[in-house]
Amino acid sequence: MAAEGDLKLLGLSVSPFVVRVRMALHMKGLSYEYIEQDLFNKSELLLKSNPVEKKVPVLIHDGKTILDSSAIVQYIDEVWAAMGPSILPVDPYDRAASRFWAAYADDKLFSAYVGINRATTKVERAEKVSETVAVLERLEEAFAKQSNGKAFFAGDSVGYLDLAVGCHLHWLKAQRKMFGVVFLEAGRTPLLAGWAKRFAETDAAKEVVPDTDVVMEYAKKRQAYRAAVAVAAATAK
Ligand SMILES: N[C@@H](CCC(=O)N[C@@H](CS)C(=O)NCC(=O)O)C(=O)O
Repeated sequence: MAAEGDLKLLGLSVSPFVVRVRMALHMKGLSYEYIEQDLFNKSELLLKSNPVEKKVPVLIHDGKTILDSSAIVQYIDEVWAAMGPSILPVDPYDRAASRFWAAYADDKLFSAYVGINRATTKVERAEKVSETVAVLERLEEAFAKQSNGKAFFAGDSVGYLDLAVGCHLHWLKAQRKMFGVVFLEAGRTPLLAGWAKRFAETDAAKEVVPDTDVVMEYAKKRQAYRAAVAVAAATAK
């Protein structure tokens, strides 16, 4: 059996959380079977593997199910510690700080920018844009502290926090095209703007990050789905 054993990933190519896990797998040089999911029509395998949240990503390692992208990345880093670079920092203080900021990005960044897509009025959209900008400004401060003047959050190469924030960049790029909002501009968040360019040039990002057009297409499909659900709910009243 290969070093990785039997490894399967249930995913959605545009999902930031799936991108995060796929980049980690790539960094470790692991081969795996990737099984794309249709979240509009969830598969038996997904429902059975993640009955609590019914979400992707799901990693299945030798029949064991591992859920939640952060937990999965940490699992990958621990199980295949001897393969590829260490994803989490080795120093306990740096590890704790990376986990803190990654949790912050999960909690605040995703909900802020997804809100831009979900907004039904201009005012609501503008609020979500400001919220996204505020989170990015905080992450700019985090970058200044964590990177110590180096290229990435983790130093000279990509680590846990880079994956945690970098996995969202394709969505910010798509929103620029969809709504004309420019995030990560040199004027406001110069450090993150430079980092985002370097991140996009890494092998892991090039291998895994989907094209902006694919992201936009999915965003439009989601919007149409939400609109149809709203109409159905209103007619049922
Ligand atoms: N905290 C989870 C979040 C995963 C998540 O939100 N996945 C979304 C795709 S981006 C999903 O599967 N949504 C399905 C649904 O909400 O029905 C993680 O980090 O893995």
